[in-house]
Amino acid sequence: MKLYNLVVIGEPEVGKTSLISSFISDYSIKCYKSELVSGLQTCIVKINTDIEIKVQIYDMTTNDRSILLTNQHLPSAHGIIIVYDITNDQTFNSCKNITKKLISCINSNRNMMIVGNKLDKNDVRKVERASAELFAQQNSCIFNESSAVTGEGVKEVFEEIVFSIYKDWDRIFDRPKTNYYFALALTVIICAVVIIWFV
Ligand SMILES: Nc1nc2c(ncn2[C@@H]2O[C@H](COP(=O)(O)OP(=O)(O)OP(=O)(O)O)[C@@H](O)[C@H]2O)c(=O)[nH]1
Ligand SMILES: [Mg+2]
Repeated sequence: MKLYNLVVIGEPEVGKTSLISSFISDYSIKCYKSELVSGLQTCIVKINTDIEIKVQIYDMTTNDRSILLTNQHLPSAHGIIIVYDITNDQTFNSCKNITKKLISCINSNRNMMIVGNKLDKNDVRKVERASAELFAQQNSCIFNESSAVTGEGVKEVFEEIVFSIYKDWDRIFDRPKTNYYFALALTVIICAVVIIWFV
């Protein structure tokens, strides 16, 4: 079974822990908390109804000032979810800074998603969906809005990033295997040409 590492990152109080808890309690087939690393949860997620994927989710509190501090979970992350609070535009500014810093300091092949949380407080929204969506699009990130309170959009957040990693896995993470098959095919063709030449 494949293991995907996800990091959920964002300003304090935007709802990262609530988002992860909401997803895990409603959706995953099986889940277990790490007793060794705090903030780390592992669960089994099903995509396409029949493919089971083990997902390790690391809940990382940060702000744009501390993002550059080396974190052991970021280099091994296959997907990064950057969360802001739709009722707090300062958290969206921080989300933009975090996204830019991540793009510049880690491998850009990583799947990234921007999530506007607290959608249930739409009546006091400060960050327009369209502007956040545009920023995400300009930075090649997936975009979603969610509410950890009502559960709206939560399943989609995790499903979409897991599916995106799944689609990209061979291209990004199994490249050596692809090269191996290419070398094998080339060797077979060369052998065939040599045999035909001598026969
Ligand atoms: N209305 C509303 N409140 C939410 C939502 N998600 C989280 N909250 C509330 O926001 C507060 C912070 O939620 P947390 O999940 O602890 O936020 P966090 O990002 O993990 O915060 P830190 O661990 O401090 O970084 C709590 O009071 C939650 O109940 C949401 O979708 N809607
Ligand atoms: Mg938290």
